[in-house]
Amino acid sequence: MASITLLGLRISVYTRIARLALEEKKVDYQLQEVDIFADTGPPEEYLELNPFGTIPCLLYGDFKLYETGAICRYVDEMFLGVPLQPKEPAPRARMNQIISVFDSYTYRPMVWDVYVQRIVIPGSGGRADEQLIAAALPTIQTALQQIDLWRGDSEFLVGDAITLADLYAYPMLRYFIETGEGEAMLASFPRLQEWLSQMQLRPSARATSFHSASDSEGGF
Ligand SMILES: N[C@@H](CCC(=O)N[C@@H](CS)C(=O)NCC(=O)O)C(=O)O
Repeated sequence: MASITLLGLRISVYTRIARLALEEKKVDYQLQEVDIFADTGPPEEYLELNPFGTIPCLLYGDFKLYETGAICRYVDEMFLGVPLQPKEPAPRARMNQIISVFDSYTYRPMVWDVYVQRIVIPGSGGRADEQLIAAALPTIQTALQQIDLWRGDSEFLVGDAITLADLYAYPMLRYFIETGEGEAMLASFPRLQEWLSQMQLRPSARATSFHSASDSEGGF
């Protein structure tokens, strides 16, 4: 059997989503780091695989695939193991809706406008853009309200089995909760906070930590 390589970065949200899918399916793969954020931009060889320059990209034999949603669904459908997508149309649609909400409305606000501004930029001596942070929060609040409402009392975001919706939500919320704004907002969604704590205990979450393997992601 050909081996699977995922090109991406350990610190990248979308790389982590794809890794979580591979881990949950118990598929062997190797992560090959590609520094798309280098000053010189993504490496030329990488742009030949994905001309948009985003990560991740999956290689399996001759098959090359970028776009995280496509990668996750391919991994789920191609390999044995626990299914990551509901079979019934309504929960499947809800899962896809949640993924779309994260892609369209929360990735940039949570990760770039709040986490990067609040943690990464000050960490390298810069000053956070407070207006950007403040402007990002209402959209995030709306998204979390919706997801909390749709979820009800289910164990996972859609029903009582893990789905791709959980795998999309976890890395974004993991970064967001490292900020004071994220911690405060999550405190008003106790069920989501509990879900985040449970997700954090999964072997897939531990195996894909944003930080080095020995670093914990605890503390909330
Ligand atoms: N639509 C892409 C988005 C992936 C994405 O935005 N990845 C980030 C890293 S977490 C990235 O590559 N950013 C660089 C860029 O947007 O140029 C997907 O689903 O894979």
